[in-house]
Amino acid sequence: MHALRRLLCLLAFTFSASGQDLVVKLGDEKPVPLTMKDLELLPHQTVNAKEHAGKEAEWSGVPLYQVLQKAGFNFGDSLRGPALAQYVLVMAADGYRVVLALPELDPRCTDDPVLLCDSVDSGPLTSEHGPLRLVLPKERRHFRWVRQVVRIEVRSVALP
Ligand SMILES: Nc1nc2c(c(=O)[nH]1)N[C@H]1C(S)=C(S)[C@@H](COP(=O)(O)O)O[C@H]1N2
Ligand SMILES: [Mo]
Repeated sequence: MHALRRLLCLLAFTFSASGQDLVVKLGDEKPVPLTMKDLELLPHQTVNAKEHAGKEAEWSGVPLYQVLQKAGFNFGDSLRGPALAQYVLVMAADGYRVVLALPELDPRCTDDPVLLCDSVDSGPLTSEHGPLRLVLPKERRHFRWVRQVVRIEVRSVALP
């Protein structure tokens, strides 16, 4: 019985260690899997912001535009014209979904950060909130602070 449990633990560990934590899909391109380690290596930004319950906390995460860039999205001069009819769909483990527009993420357009956070108050997020949570510190409502982010897609609005 002990041996079986140990084997199950080892299997669970192996799968979680090799598995992806986030999938980014740009249009019709092949989905790009990212691990917590991949995200850890990207540039981080830290902000102080109040949680929904009102408690101030120190959030640290990768600016969302950097996550999309890592997956191959180009925030350069090509982001104009028809490219502005694309949107970013952020999806959570519980099926919660929110949409952002690309200029909301683009540092050429705004100073307001949109962070994919992997730590709060210098530690990992709780499993209820993380491991990845979207944090928009300037937003007065918390409905876009998506908990348990598992997938991000850039899609185009179909022409009428
Ligand atoms: N995955 C997921 N994230 C979510 C929600 C949800 O239902 N599912 N609700 C949102 C709403 S409406 C609010 S107000 C905040 C609540 O944040 P809290 O869990 O820190 O209180 O989470 C946001 N993020
Ligand atoms: Mo909410």
